[in-house]
Amino acid sequence: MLNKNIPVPLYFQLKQQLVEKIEKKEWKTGDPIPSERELSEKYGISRMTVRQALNELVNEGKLIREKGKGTFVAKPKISQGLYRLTSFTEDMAKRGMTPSAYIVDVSVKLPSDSVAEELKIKATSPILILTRVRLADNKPMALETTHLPLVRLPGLDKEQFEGKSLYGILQTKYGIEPYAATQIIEVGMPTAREVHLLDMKPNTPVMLIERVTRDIQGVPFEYVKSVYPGDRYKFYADLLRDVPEG
Ligand code: 16G
Repeated sequence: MLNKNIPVPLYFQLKQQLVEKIEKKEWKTGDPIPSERELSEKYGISRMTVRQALNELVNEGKLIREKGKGTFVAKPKISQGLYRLTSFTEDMAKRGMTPSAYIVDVSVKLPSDSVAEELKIKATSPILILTRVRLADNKPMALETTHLPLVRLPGLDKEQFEGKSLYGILQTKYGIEPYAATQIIEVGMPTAREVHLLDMKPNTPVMLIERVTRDIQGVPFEYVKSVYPGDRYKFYADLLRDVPEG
């Protein structure tokens, strides 16, 4: 129940109680939640206050609203650490999910100046550009556009990447061991094509990730641009404070 005698706004108290129901799995993923009217009667508060709590939970991705159907408990976001160099296949397998991929586009081109610079190759050295939708348990999780120097992929067969782990193929077929990477994460809005390919609700922000991956010799072999729907992912990092010198 809510406490009207403490200086914590009622909508916020309601929000905390609803989050607790989700965390304790009293309300499970996909369950419909009670209507605004039912919640306002149960907690003795106005429908406006209920709506404020629900709106925030929708914005935080804990609930989803389906037009004409109601409000449901959302799938928990995938929580991805930012300190290990892993592949999508490894990440999903570790979570007990089935990873897969389908190719949206694959082509051989000359790199733009910025891609040539990232990969430390000449602008006359061709690259393979591979665009894939990555799925976990058949749900699209990311759109990845990978740029790979062609010179590192002798005897390339473009179809070999269909549904497979790129890092797996690079390791077994080409002897390229992913060793280190530099990653930049930004927030953005998806294009109409990304909304479609990722089966997203319009106006949902995305995380745009750029990664340059290097082999053990420190040579870059991959430049990737990825789009991750903001309602499916969150990132975390463990931080250590510098110890003062002296
Ligand atoms: C991850 C990497 C991507 C890499 C892919 C290989 C990020 C942002 N991206 O998704 O750079 O190409 O894994 O995965 O983490 P795969 O071996 O399953 O194809």
